[in-house]
Amino acid sequence: MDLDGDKLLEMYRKMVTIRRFEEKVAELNARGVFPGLAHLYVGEEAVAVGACSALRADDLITSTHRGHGHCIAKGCDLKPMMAELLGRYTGYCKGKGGSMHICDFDRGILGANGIVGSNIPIAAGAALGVKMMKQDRVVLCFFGDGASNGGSFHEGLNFASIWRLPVVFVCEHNMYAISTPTKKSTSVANIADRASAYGMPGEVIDGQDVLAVYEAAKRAVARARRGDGPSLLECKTYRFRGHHEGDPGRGTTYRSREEMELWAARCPIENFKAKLIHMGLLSEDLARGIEDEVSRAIEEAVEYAMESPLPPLESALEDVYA
Ligand SMILES: Cc1ncc(C[n+]2csc(CCOP(=O)(O)OP(=O)(O)O)c2C)c(N)n1
Ligand SMILES: [Mg+2]
Repeated sequence: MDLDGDKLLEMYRKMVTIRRFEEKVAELNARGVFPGLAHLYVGEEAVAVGACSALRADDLITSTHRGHGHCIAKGCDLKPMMAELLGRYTGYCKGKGGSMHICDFDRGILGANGIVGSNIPIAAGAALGVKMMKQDRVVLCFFGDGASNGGSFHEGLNFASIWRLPVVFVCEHNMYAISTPTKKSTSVANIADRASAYGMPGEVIDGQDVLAVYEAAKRAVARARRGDGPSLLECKTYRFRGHHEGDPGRGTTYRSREEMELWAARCPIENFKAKLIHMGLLSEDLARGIEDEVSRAIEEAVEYAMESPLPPLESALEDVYA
């Protein structure tokens, strides 16, 4: 493994940040402070952090409706992020995008996206741009199991393959698209099997293991950067909360309690924490210190957002292209 202690602890800190950020969003949503739907990433933190840790700062990502984790993993600043979630003028999109449209071009975040699957051809297009400009950047594209049944998935993978584009497609297979189980909607047991239809390597990965995701992403990123084309990584994971915060009983109307408990026991953060303690890199004291720092940063982001103004009326037609 090429990760030193500092990098491993940084990955842990990012996973904790995502978890606590999402829990804060859930609280703000329950209090009616957060407008719109909150699709939280709790339970899937190892995928975003493992994958983004294999990227360079100038590499690019495209994200989804469940995108907070991707943005934090790629380095988003929590203050404009929270401000955007609360519809404030100081937010990443001046309060017009909200939770599902965070973007930060300076950090290579080309955008979360509320239209399921639409970020897949966007990733292929961005990678075509990278190739045409003769750069060696890589585009990493996150999407769900549900998205892999849409036309844009097939179009995007085929396009990336024929042009040997530098893309890493990362499917977050959390077993459901809203309430529809993948088993009922998907023609293959493993979504990674679809890679062969597009002439690219496909790999199934334990999405609860941040180091396994990192290692697989590193291989795929190296392949893309060498000019050998795209890969498809399927990370088996689980969302611990509902499809969105309004999902009754966090999805108990369509998921069994046994299944939810089984996956809760496979918490990616607890797994990684145990590993780091075993490696002598983390102690309970240090973990508490990280928790405190993360909580403080999130509280500061909430304060910043709450004190920020809503967009002024005059800005309604700014940055509007259609
Ligand atoms: C094109 C399109 N169709 C339908 C929807 C409604 N919708 C929002 S999320 C979602 C399910 C997506 O499932 P998946 O891709 O597995 O992602 P997950 O929510 O599990 O992370 C759907 C159908 C949408 N936003 N866009
Ligand atoms: Mg899903």
